[in-house]
Amino acid sequence: MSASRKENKSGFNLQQFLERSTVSVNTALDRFLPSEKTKPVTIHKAMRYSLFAGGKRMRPALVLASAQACDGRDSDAMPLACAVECIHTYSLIHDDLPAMDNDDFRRGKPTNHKVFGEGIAVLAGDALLTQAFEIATLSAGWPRYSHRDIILEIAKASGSLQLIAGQVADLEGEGKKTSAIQLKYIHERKTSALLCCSARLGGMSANCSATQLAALTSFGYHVGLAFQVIDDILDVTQTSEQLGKTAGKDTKAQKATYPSIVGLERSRKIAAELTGKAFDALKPFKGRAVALEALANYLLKRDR
Ligand code: GRG
Repeated sequence: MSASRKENKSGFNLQQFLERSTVSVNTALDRFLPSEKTKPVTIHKAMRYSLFAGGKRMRPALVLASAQACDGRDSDAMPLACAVECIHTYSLIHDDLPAMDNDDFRRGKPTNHKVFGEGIAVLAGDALLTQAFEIATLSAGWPRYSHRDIILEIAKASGSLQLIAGQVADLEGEGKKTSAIQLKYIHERKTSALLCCSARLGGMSANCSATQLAALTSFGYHVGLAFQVIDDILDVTQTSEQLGKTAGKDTKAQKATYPSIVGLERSRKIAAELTGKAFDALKPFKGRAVALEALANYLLKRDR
């Protein structure tokens, strides 16, 4: 679904917001990353190849929209928006490796290891993960949130208790019977953790109050879970061309997904319920979180 039909009651234009945030995030990423000509050139080419391959930039948009909800400035949130996109891109490069999901196609292009080889793809992922922390140190630091808080936030979301834990459970669950509880455990960690971290970082970059941070945490958690339920649905309803990545992979790999456990209709209902809970979490913002509302609505109805 195009974001153009998402102009909501408040007159907020989501398409314009997403276009502008994508341009400013891409410009900032270009500035933060070593150029393609920096030695060793192969690694910087590989890092930039996946980073600028055309991702939807939803996590940076969530950082910027969360900052806006707390009256923050884009310039303060930008290093954190770029840091989460670097973490996300690293996770996709590694996820696509033959040792993991073994995928040839991502963001509408051949995967990193297909172009640069497995060794460089592993290193490009490692380098983007490290780069994220370097970029995060460029953030200002705020009265309520120090650099330590910011680094801890990113490290926890991407570490062995969250993002990596989700991936481990996902790998170990392949071909096995998975319960709905176990599937939720995977989705919370593999997907929701980084989306929740994005919302929280946006708030922190605006020196948000404890109440606002709690609201953003609940919003990010529920939107993150809904995001993965929709991702599972799209895997069975869309084509590879529409998704820019291989469709039908979950079924082929005998991976547990919401549609495989509860069916398509129930999955759609669950995604809508989760989005409803995300909306509820925004109540403390008293109608000022228009970008977040529009984003949650868009993510529920997305088709890629
Ligand atoms: C450390 C070896 C090693 C691997 C880590 C953590 C990890 C690998 C992989 C998990 C990453 C993963 C595939 C999570 C699923 C989240 C998800 C739905 C990703 C797709 O996000 P989109 O749709 O992608 O936002 P674009 O390309 O638009 O940014």
